[in-house]
Amino acid sequence: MKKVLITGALGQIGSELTSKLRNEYGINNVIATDIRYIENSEVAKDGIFETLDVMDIDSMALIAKKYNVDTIIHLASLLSAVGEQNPQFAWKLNMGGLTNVLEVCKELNCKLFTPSSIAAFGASSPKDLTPQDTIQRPSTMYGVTKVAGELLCDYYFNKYGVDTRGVRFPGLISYVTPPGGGTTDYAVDIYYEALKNKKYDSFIAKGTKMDMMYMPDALAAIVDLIEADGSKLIHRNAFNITAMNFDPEEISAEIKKHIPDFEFGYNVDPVRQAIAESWPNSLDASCAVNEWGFKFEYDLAKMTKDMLEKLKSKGIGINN
Ligand code: VAH
Repeated sequence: MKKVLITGALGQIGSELTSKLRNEYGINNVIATDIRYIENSEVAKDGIFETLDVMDIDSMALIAKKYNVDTIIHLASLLSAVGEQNPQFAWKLNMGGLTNVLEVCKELNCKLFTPSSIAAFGASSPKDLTPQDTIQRPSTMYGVTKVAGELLCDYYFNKYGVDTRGVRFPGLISYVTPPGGGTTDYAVDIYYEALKNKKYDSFIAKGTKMDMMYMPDALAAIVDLIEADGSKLIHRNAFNITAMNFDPEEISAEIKKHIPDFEFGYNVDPVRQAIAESWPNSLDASCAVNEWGFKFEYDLAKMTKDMLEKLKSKGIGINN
């Protein structure tokens, strides 16, 4: 990867990935794009930024040609819970955007990374150590677009030779940009609320285990897979990856080690609880380890320590 275009660069993954890639590949080799323009954001002001609606293939092709990119990282997408509020738009954006990106990559001979998710599995998938290759019948529109996206990316690789690669992300936890509209977001909200109010009521129920990953490990996985030797990849779209899995009780207990008077309770959201229950309890990530050396650094204890430290350094919890 020498010159990369990122879609959805102002999102939870994109905002941190953009600064990481600018540091590692050079400011002039990263073209951050998003449908929004947030003037004072690091993404918009610390390097090349273009507004781009991924539904507009002509503009996408124009920007990709203008900067002569060789790789596209396509992140623009609606997540699970928000997708259930407007499933028709979720399909239109998630699939329309991906189809446009695939066509541009085919025309310009670009490599493509786009993430799938544990949401690509459903209630009939094996729940524990969910295999790389198994039944995938998700019950959310987000999940349907992730399975369809995996198949479409494999199709473009097999039919047209487009170098497509992806991972099935677990819930991602970060301190930079709050996530928007996900089911796993309780595991982000809890850190903010523990610092601000020393109290949090989880919208996910006791005992609901989900796979999770700290953002630094997610960003490293994106770069490692993009840079991996394609001839060694048996799978491509998309690899199971995970770093930890826990339920609300476990993450709240870890936070209490740092904030002993933290009060934890439940206010379960039936919509997001039903989504969470349809997803795996844990993933088998052995194919990612064997085919491109996937590894992670943060477990729940190490992530919790870092999240609380970083949020405090952002001023979270001091009377706000
Ligand atoms: C969501 N955070 O909750 C996303 C993710 C595995 C979940 O895809 O929708």
